Amino acid sequence: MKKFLRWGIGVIFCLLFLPTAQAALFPDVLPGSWYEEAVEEMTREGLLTGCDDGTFQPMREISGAEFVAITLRCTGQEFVLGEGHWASEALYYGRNAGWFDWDELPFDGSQWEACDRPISRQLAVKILMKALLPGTEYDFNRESQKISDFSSLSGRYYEPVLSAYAAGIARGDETGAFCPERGLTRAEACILFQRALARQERRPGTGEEIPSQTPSPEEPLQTQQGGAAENGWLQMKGVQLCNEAGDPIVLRGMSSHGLRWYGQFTNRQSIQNTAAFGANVFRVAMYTGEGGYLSQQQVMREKAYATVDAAIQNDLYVILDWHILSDGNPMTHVEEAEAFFAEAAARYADTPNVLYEICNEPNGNVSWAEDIKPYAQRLVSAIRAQSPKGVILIGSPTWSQDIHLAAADPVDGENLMYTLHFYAGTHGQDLRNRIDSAWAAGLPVFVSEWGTSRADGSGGVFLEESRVWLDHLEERGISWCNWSLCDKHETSAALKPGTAPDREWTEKDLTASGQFVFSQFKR
Ligand code: IDC
Repeated sequence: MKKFLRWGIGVIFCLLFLPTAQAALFPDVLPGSWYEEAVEEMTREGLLTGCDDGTFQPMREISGAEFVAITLRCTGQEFVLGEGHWASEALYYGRNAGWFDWDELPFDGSQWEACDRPISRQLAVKILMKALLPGTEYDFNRESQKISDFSSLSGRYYEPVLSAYAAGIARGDETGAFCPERGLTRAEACILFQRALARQERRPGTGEEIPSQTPSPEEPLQTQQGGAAENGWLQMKGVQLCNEAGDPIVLRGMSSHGLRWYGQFTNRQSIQNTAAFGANVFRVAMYTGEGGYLSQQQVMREKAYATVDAAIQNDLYVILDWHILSDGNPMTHVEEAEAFFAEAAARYADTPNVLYEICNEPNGNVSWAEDIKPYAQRLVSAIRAQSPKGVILIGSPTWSQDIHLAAADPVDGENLMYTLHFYAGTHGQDLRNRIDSAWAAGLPVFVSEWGTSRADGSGGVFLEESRVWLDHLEERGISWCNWSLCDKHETSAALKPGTAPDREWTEKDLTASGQFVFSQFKR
């Protein structure tokens, strides 16, 4: 009885669907307000009415039941007052039609509370798009970039929300935020409905045609493969790495292990073997600490150049990686880094193959604003003085995972990309979401190191997780290098222990990780 009373009050309080006699208007709809016209028009069309007391309550958050009931009306169907709950018929209809899932707006025939609570923006947009504009196409990269808080959007709402942005229906607030979990007022809801209805009228076959959108993400991004002879200098177009002609390109290949330990697999034959499986990039991991460059500069410099030259001879793009690891703050050796990269950039100034990775993985007590960004700014100047065009890859705190810090405060310059490193046995969706929000903020991402193992280089192999990761990168046209081309007894190693570096390799020489990774070079 109590429940019935509550529903009864709900019905009386807000009879949205019995058109009022006069179209105009409500005492609480401010003349000249941003929503006045929308409310007036929808009222005139009988899609909504005011509340029983003659008000409209524009600033009250709209409930799930109200939203679904209006949606039903907008599809041209008759609204029938339900039993049990005033909107029960509409809710049953909406769920059967797949506008929302069971868990999103739960009711089991007696519990209606959830439907009377304010609906979230993401769910409202989903219902709207499913009911009124199904199949609206969108371009993932372009639309997600419009949403500054894209990382807080749950994956199940990507499609409806991005297609709503593509159709100009959802637009976000003045800061570019969508606020997916927040409610929306009845006035805001009216605007959404109105935009959707207007858009519906302009669909092909219904008069004014809308030019077709860019391809939907189901259509794979067309990207170039191949090496430097074919593709020339690399350049950025927005967040996408492109070749000299301006076509999107994806680089996929291997990272060496530390030159000092496994340098034998950076000879010409090993790189040729890797290229033969389809790789078009090779990363030269020159550790700086751990007995690397800082302890033996001349030896390591020559080894690094020899490896870069071997990659160029094989027509690969090649990343010269200042592999900081135990030396977690790149500022500590900024002068050595400047001198090294100034010389290297002069040496390869006319060679389109070479990319410069200036700090592998900053870690420990290191700050983006105080250490890495100023370091990167200095290195960018040093490299640009010699090489005006070579792509420069920049790391971030927490072993190159904090790209959100870079996205909020990027380095000045052209042809700069930011590295994100992951290990499939350790890192998952949270880090993938970071890629998407960094992209949304316009930050170009390059996965210059990833492994099929845990972050310590062992454990697994985590091939299923790796597949999910690579699909994510592929859909976004993101380039990658896998750790690592060596025969060390650790699962991230691509070669079986004892593999000879100076002969051709077959699949039998590859570990489980190597077989998987080498099969992914050409996708
Ligand atoms: C690991 C090597 C391992 C070596 C260790 C320390 O796989 O054989 O003993 O470094 O030098 C990174 C680093 C990379 C790590 C790798 C795996 O860039 O140098 O290599 N990893 O732990 N970041 C995350 C993981």
